[in-house]
Amino acid sequence: MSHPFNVTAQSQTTRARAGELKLVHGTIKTPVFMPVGTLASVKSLSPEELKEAGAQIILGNTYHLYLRPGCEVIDLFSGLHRFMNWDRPILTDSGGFQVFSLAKLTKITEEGAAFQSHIDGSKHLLTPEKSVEVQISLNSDIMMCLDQCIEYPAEKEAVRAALEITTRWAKRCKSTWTEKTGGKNALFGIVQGGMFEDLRRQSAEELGEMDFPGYALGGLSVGEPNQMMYDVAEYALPLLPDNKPKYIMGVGTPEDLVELVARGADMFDCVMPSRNARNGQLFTRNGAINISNARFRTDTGPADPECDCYTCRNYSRAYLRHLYMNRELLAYRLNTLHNIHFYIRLMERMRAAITDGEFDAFRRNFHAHWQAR
Ligand code: PRF
Ligand code: ZN
Repeated sequence: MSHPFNVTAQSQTTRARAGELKLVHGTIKTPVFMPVGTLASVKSLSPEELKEAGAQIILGNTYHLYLRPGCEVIDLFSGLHRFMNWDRPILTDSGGFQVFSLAKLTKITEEGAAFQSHIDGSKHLLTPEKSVEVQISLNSDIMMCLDQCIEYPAEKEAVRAALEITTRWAKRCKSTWTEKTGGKNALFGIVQGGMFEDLRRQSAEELGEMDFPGYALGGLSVGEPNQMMYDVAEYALPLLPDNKPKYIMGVGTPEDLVELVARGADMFDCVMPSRNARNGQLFTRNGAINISNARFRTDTGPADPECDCYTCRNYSRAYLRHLYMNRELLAYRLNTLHNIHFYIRLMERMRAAITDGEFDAFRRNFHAHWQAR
């Protein structure tokens, strides 16, 4: 196995840490934010633009790519990298979560998740073996186990059943991964267990015994209050081995990233910077602004005066508002570029602060400015 994780700095006053994770397509520095490229594209951006923004790794979705264009197309390119012209690492989600949120008539059995495509209604069975096989076709650097994510609130027995099937599926994922790749690309286990401390502990222990190259906390940001998510991360992250990367799936706001890094998280993905950009929301050091607001009509300053992205170096809020109000395609690109850049810079600042032994001060300073408009 060729994916060692090294912790290079540890904050003395919080659980924040900086590290390096060696993957097939390169080494990534953590804490890291992974822009979401569901359909082999981070919506509206080219790989060159992503690199210029500092993206080290992006996320793709097994569910979507399996349905369209399908493995037979991606196999022509020996995986996602050459298909989409991205030569840095890629993480792929297993499809379980997307089946529940997008597909119709989903039915979970021991065998896997049966579902009907949201595109054409065709019927499929996503088994743990199938999920890993598709991810092998995609040749992702980090594959994720098929899991069952439960919404909040949920009955404890339903949460327990979901975490237990997640453990059994994880074993099958690991067997397929070992047999078919020899462990070349990484496979991460996903801890479930909802908002129950004993169930998170059970899940972490069961998966911990399987010795995955990395671990994720799934089942967060599914409707629970923010503080509850922080509390779960606070007790669940230390249950995972400290010599492995710890990834929180589908999270979050800039504030969430700071608070979860403080609790020991290393990796994140979220549609928020890209999706919200397309809805006119731009992130700044002082919180989010909506560019459609009339007060920006005559604002000649950049979206974020402290940002050095292409958008902020070249365009005013007045112009961005004009583009957005007219639904000009350039609005989506410029807004997305800025937000992705903002998220990546935020992670870079946290990494530097941890390395310099100043994460506490960074965190206080971040909160002092955020929403201080
Ligand atoms: N499982 C998987 N992907 C996910 C989640 C999960 O629980 C979440 C929950 N926030 C986002 N993406 N496989
Ligand atoms: Zn900017």
